[in-house]
Amino acid sequence: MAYTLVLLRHGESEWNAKNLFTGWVDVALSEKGREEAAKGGQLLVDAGVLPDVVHTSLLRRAITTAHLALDAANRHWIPVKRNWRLNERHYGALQGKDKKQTLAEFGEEQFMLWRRSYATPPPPIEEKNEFSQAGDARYADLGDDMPATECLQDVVARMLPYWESDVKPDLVAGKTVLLAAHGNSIRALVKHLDGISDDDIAGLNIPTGIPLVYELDDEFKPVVKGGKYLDPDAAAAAVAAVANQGR
Ligand code: DG2
Repeated sequence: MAYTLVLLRHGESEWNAKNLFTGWVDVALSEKGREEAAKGGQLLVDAGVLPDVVHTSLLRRAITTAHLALDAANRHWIPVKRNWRLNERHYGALQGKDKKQTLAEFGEEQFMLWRRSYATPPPPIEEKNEFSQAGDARYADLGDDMPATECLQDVVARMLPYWESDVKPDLVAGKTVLLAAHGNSIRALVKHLDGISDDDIAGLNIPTGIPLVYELDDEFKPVVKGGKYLDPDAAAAAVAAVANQGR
C-alpha cells in the first residue's frame, strides 16, 4: 500500500519578494504568491491528486497558500490542522534583515553557514527586537520550546514529533495529505524521508507554490527518491532562484 503526501511551500511572500530573512515573522503572500498558490491547486486537479486533509504552520503565508490552493482545487472544505512545529525555522537575529546586505556584510562562508548548514544557528533574537515573537499569543503554550533561533537540525527535532503524531496517522488512515509549510520545514521533512545526509541537505532548495508529491511505501520510504514536482520545469528554475538569493 502506498501513501500519498503532497508538500507545498507557500507562494512567494512579501518578504521573499523583498529578499528579507523571514523565519517566524508573519508576513502575507505577495500578489505573485497568491497566483502561485492558486496555480498549485490547479496542478493538483490536473494531476488528479486531491487532498483529504491539510496540515499547515501557524503562519499566514502557509495558511493562505493552503486555502487558495484548495479553493482552486474545489477542496476548500477538507479538515485542517495547524501546528507551530510546521513553522519556518526561526531565523534568530537575522529576521527582518536583507539577504543581500547580510551576504555583503558577513561574506559568503558565514552567510551560507547561517542559511544552509545543518547545525549552525544564526545568533539568537533578543526579546526587544521588533521582529521577535516573544509574547505572541499563538505561542503562549510553548514554554521552553519557544526558540530564539534555530538551525535545520533544530527544525528536524521539533518537526518530527508532529510528523509521527499527526501526519503519519492521517496517511495510515488512507488520506491524501497536503502539508503546506515553508522552505526549511519542508527541507527538514525531505531530509528525513529521503535519508539525505547532514552535508548534502545544504544543496536542497524548495521552490514556492509548486506541489511536490511523494508516494510512500508502507514503511514511509519514498517510492521515488525526491518525490515528483507537478511542474518540473518551473520547479527547476525556481530552485535555482532560491539557491541564488542574496546574490
Ligand atoms: C524563508 C527561507 O522562509 O529562507 O525565512 O527567509 O519559506 O517561509 O519563505 P519561507 C525565510 P532561506 O532559508 O531560503 O534563506
